[in-house]
Amino acid sequence: MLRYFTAGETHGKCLTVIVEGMPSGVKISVDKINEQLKRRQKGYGRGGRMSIESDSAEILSGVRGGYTLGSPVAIKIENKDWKNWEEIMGAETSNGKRSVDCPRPGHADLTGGMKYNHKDFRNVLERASARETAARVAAGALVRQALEPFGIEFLSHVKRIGEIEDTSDVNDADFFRRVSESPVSFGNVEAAKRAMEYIDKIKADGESCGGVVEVIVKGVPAGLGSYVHYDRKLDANLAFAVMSVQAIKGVEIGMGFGASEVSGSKVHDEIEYNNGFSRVTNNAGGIEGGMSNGQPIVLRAAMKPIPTLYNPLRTVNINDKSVHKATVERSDVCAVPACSVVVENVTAFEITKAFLDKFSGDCIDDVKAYYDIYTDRINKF
Ligand code: EPS
Repeated sequence: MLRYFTAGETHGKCLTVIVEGMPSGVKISVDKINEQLKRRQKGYGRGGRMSIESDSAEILSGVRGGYTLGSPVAIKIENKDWKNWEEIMGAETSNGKRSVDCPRPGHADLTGGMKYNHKDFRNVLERASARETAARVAAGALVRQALEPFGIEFLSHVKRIGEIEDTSDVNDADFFRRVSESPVSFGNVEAAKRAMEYIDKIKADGESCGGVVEVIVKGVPAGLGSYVHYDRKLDANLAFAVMSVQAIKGVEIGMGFGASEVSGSKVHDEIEYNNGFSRVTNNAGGIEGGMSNGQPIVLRAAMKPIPTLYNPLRTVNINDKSVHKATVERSDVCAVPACSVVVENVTAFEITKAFLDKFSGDCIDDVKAYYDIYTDRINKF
């Protein structure tokens, strides 16, 4: 079973991710991982950290001569900021400076401190930080390369930033080219301009903002996941994985919450047959009964505003319990464009996992052999 494990603090030496369960023989390009890491760093509204970092992956194990060996793949992403934090964060040499005493409402600070008995909330925020998402992006960007020969494609864009929504059509020929060129990852140039003005205003007010991101996965064969077991349902596993991304507060698939507002005939997608089964519409977002149905998988996630406010909220100082303003740590005003890349790669990891669960094999040739047998059968169904 494909799985991963991350380690690393935001101002520590590096982030590390170990991915286990990749079959052997998968062609791996480090450039493709770096491409995703670069995408994650971009976006209008990011803070000062991204001008320090230039994230790139170093593969430490599990790949030889550009192909996976079947053994765990360890990837390191260096934190360039480490040189500014070495004395504060050193494993044996920390001077304990830059303590955080006033927990930020909405962050892991207070509850994490209570749970692990840290009175210096830096010990919590260092790991709770969304910097960890760089490691997750590296994991997704690695494993999705296993799906390239099967024609599975992952796309993402930002649908909303605060009050500004992009309502343009994702099926428009140029939509994703425009997304790739947009500082806010919108497909609509005019809405993108309004979103940037909105971010400017939010910044001037000492505020932060969230938004909605959408991921579309094309080319997934029908039958990944399960209707039989709750813990193998594809939608359930996608929701779990995406919900675990820092700052995500909601996940919906297809029509999502909207499906509760209209009658059944306006929700369920009629079935048609033209040399194979398909659906007239895709309100289910490509998943029925916990299984991919062959239509594109469409998933949206809602990101809350980042908890660090330059105009901070009221909190309580941990030392004397006095009323205080929350600690201000360097942060982003808006990280929704980065979030779309994170959710895309987290989704890619889950889809690859479900794919390798179904077409299980120790080497990619075995996976391909079973995939061919299966798709041949369902194409004639
Ligand atoms: C992030 C790195 C962090 C933050 C942000 C995401 O760097 P630093 O704390 O040094 O500024 O910019 O994390 C948060 C806003 C948060 O609350 O965790 C990154 O690499 O994406």
